[in-house]
Amino acid sequence: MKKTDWYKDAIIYQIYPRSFCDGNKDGLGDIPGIISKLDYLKELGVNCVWLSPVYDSPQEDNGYDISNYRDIYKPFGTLDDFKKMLSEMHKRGIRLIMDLVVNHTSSEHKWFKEAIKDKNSPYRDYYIIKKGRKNGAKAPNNWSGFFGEKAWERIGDSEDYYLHLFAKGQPDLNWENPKVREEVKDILRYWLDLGVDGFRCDVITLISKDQRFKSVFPTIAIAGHQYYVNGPRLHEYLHELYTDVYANYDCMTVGETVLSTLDQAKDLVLPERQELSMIFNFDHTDTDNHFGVKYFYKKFDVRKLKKVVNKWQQGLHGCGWNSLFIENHDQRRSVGRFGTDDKELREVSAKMLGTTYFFLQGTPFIYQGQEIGMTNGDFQSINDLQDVEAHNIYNLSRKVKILKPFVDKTLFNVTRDNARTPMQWDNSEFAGFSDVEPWLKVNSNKDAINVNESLKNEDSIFHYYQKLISFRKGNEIIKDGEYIDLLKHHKHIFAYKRKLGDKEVVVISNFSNKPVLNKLVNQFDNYEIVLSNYKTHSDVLKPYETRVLINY
Ligand code: TEU
Repeated sequence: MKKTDWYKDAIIYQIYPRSFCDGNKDGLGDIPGIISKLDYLKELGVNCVWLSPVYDSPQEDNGYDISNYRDIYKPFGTLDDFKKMLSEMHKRGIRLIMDLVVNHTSSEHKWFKEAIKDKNSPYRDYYIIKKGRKNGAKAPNNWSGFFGEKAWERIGDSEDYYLHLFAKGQPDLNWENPKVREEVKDILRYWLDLGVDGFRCDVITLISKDQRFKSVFPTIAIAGHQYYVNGPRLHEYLHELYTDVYANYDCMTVGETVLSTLDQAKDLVLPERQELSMIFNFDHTDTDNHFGVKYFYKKFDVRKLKKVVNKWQQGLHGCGWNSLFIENHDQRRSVGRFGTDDKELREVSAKMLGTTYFFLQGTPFIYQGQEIGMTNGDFQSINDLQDVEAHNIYNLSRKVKILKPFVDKTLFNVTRDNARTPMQWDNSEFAGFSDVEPWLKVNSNKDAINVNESLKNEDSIFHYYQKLISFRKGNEIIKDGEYIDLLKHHKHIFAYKRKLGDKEVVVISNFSNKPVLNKLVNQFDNYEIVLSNYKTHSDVLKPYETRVLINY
């Protein structure tokens, strides 16, 4: 087996299975539904899929709480359906990467059930279980988790607590225990032997916890993270997975590196360290909030975005591989975000955003629906929301009054359910996603925004994405060229150059809804415009105009 860098040429499409396509018409997306849409993905031009979790799960966090790593959640289909999907993907030249959720399991996993039932069970040490302070009256420390809750849950009326950095139904695994690491390796081999091509590693930077389990002062959002983000043994664990498993397969891994700095990320992707193939960093999705907390909304400023992009593009160039994304199942929709418009100027906005991120260095990811410019959900009440995070934060804000104004103002705009509304295939009652009422409300704009319309209209966002993909595929300048920010301080224009030898690709994007004049535009008069979201061009950049120019 020869290990290759195929992932550097991948264009990856993320599928969130419950919201993609409902094959058996029960209101929930499923694997047969995915199979029925593979020709659509082929037509778009992507060559890899990242599938959010399809494993057996009680679905407290929509599958990010796994109760059996070797089987499929029944409403999504069977293992045979999975095998068929994989082979149909491979037939079409589409690889598949699975979501690997091994920071935690579900509390319904048999390991956890054994662990809490019996203090002497060998599974007790699979989890992080500690004696509470004051004979169990207080949690072992004051850490809080990511979903607005305390990070410890008491086990019955015993003195012991288990750690859960996410929902209560997501107990953290104890990676200090070598048996846990062997279990993870077995799971990896199981799926790789079935033929999958790699893994998107959920919150992988949280797996190693500082064993002192110290409290922190003062407590701010996500208290304690300094003791478990990029913890002391993280690199050792990842290298162990690499040498014992990944080294034997031509597979790739992309790590979700929540809260990692550039220097920390470099150590994860430096090829000679043999840890991960690439990482997702979130600095750019934090450009419109304070302290990395999405509820503390901040007005977007493209200068901040340029600074962050410049830092990561230059920082990783020649060191390790990056990933590129503007949406995923945890983020609100990109159109209408990053200073753009999701109403009258939706189409030009979506094309401009797509262009701006697509030609950076790294592997581009497209989240389902992004390619047709799907917008945030039209939620009116907390009852319209399904996400455990949204409900937890909402409940917390009813108890901690200081949070109420922030949550009331931002919840519908930032909730993860915005990205999870059913995929809009056509203008039928449930948008062609299903024939029955889906698990989450269909966006009422499905008559105007849907795949059918996009396929018919040659100027659609979908057809524009096809062009982005085909221009990028095989383009060595975009793959390997250096990144040069051309207008660091301009408050509306994001312009950069990718350069390899004397060949250049230049991207100029106007992040404003107004025309903008700048002399930079004339500097490239002798370059050829190969892609743009407008048909005519002048010295003035039109609202949200983008241009891609080449000199070769
Ligand atoms: O997300 C990790 C993560 O940090 C997010 O919870 C993020 O903080 C939040 O979505 C911001 O609103 C991963 C998965 O992508 C997410 O869907 C899971 O809920 C989470 O891990 C737990 O597995």
